[in-house]
Amino acid sequence: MKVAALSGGVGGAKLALGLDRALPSGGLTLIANTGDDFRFHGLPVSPDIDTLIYTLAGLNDEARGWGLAGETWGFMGALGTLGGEAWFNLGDRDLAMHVLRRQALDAGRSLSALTESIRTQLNIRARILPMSDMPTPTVVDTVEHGPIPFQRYFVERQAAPTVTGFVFEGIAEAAPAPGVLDALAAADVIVVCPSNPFISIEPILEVPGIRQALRQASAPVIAISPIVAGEAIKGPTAKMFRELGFTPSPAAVAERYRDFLDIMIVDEQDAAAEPAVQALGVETRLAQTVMRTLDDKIRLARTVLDLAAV
Ligand code: FO1
Repeated sequence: MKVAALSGGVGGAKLALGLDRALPSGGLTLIANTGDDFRFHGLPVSPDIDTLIYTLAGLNDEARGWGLAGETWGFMGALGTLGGEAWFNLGDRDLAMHVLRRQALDAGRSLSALTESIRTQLNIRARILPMSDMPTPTVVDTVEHGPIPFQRYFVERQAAPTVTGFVFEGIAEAAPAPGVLDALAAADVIVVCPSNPFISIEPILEVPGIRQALRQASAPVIAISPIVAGEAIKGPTAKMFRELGFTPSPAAVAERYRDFLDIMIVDEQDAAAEPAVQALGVETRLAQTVMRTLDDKIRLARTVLDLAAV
């Protein structure tokens, strides 16, 4: 009963929590996007890993979608007062994570080793693996500013610039983190969480060996469409599809995964979108995919697991 799930931050973490609660301990391995990672004031930030950690530990701020609940912002205020760059917000408590990560990397430990010790420390049942221990920063090509680092696009410029493409720097030389390919090979089902295909899932797929592992997997690969009624629940996914010349739809997502995808779960509002997905050779199932409560998350997770007959 092994599940491997590819995930970005907020949307992915919601389903990850449902899967974690629906499965027995030791059943879930999460493979996290690290294309969003960057350094801020010398501190290594891994937003999607941290969103997964905080969510699974029950420490996350649900409304904001990232960071810790009950956070305070004294450090950021002081930084701004001193004239330091304050366009990205590191909360006072969240700083602890970043200081530990700085120390670990300086001591020659890997991102995956540190992530493993933190999830153990926080009693998180699921394994959380970075897609790679090597940095592969996402660069966003934009009409207005040319190529800009991902967090400059996403946070500083609020995802407003018009996107023309993405570059995952260093990806051709990157290797999957220890355990990633084994988890995919051992999985009874592989889940592609409802995360942004362009900036959350495709960076994972581009790490040499990972897309191939999904194509060759004997286990079913099941994706949940992050597009519902033509829009994303949160974030710029639909905007990116439009700017890149596609109409945002479940089929537009399935098209990007069609070389390995077996089943796409489409929101029940989008029954009319099923034939276009099926025309790509991908089976569909309708479900309520909008996850507001913990029950919604567990219910969607159970739908995924039932499909795989796990
Ligand atoms: N997102 C924001 O929109 N503004 C922020 O200031 C911000 C800070 C931040 C700090 C730590 C962290 O783990 C995540 C943070 N995020 C912030 C979220 C993050 O940048 C994005 O949600 C992801 O990279 C996209 O998946």
